[in-house]
Amino acid sequence: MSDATIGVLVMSYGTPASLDDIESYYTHIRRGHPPTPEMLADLKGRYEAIVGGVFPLRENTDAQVAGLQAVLEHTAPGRYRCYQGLKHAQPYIEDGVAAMAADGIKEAVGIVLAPHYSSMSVGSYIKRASEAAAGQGVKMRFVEEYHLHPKLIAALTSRVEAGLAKFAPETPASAVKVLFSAHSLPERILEMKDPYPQQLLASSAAIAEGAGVTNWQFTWQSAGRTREPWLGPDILDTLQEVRTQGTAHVLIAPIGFVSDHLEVLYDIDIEAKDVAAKLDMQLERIEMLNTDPLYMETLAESVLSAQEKG
Ligand code: FEC
Repeated sequence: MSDATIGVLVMSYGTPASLDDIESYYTHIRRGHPPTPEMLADLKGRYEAIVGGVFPLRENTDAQVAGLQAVLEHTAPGRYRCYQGLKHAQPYIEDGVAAMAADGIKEAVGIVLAPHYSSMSVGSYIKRASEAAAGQGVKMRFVEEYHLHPKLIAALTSRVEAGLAKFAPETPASAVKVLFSAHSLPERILEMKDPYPQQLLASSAAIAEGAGVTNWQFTWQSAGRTREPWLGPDILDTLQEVRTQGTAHVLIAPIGFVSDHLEVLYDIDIEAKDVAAKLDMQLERIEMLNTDPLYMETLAESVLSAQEKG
């Protein structure tokens, strides 16, 4: 590795390493407050329900980091080296920064595996990475968002088109309601003029336009189990509402997420599907991006442009 090697800190949410690790993971998410036994049992149950208790997010994040490294290597051989930094599991964001510093990296770009900016999501990853980088003497720049990157929109548009093709030929595409969704956040982000809701609407509109979809709406999912109000409507209520309005076919596009993990494999594929079945609706979901080449190129181009901006 040369002195000119630029580090790329690829940040993602993180997932437990094993079923035994769920408690400490959940405690970390709750900023050091251990969950009650009921909350813990509930979360364990959700992990157990997704393909027998495996943690797909770990594998998917590993594959995305490797995919990004491959595109960067192809574009600028030997210039970039990717490191992983997770929000709630090892290697933590601080571990990733320390690994870069230990390898002699002096300059780095940080990017989060989440396309939309909120001070409570991407902003909090960046804050932790910046603080760690300052402590380690690494100069860092960040990609704050890439929610309208043309390649990201193209990848999601083709997934919506493929999703619509899952409905029987006698169901016209116009009869399928496309529900774009993302992780809810506490309502107080609205007072902070957080760009998250607008960015999600902008991505949804761009994808809908690309796929020629006019029958769509945006809805929130996976709200936290805390007392304060979270952004709504929640997807489970939206399903009820659209059913009342006469919709019997929905395609869910969880565009706030980029890989298969608990919030998709449980919250949509089990919980929302169960509600849809009770309402006698057909619910389909778009494929997640995982290592889609267009997504890998979106990440690489965003890293390169952050680095070029200097
Ligand atoms: O597959 C996995 O193991 C992890 C899936 C997972 C992803 C994810 C993404 C986001 N979250 C965001 C915000 C919050 C806020 C709280 C919160 C809580 C949880 C809990 C689990 C969990 N989140 Fe998560 N999130 C994932 C998993 N998340 C498990 C705890 C139990 C529960 O509420 O279900 C509330 C924290 C608190 O209690 O104070 C806020 C946001 C994203 C999307 C952006 C990103 O990936 O960073 C925003 C994946």
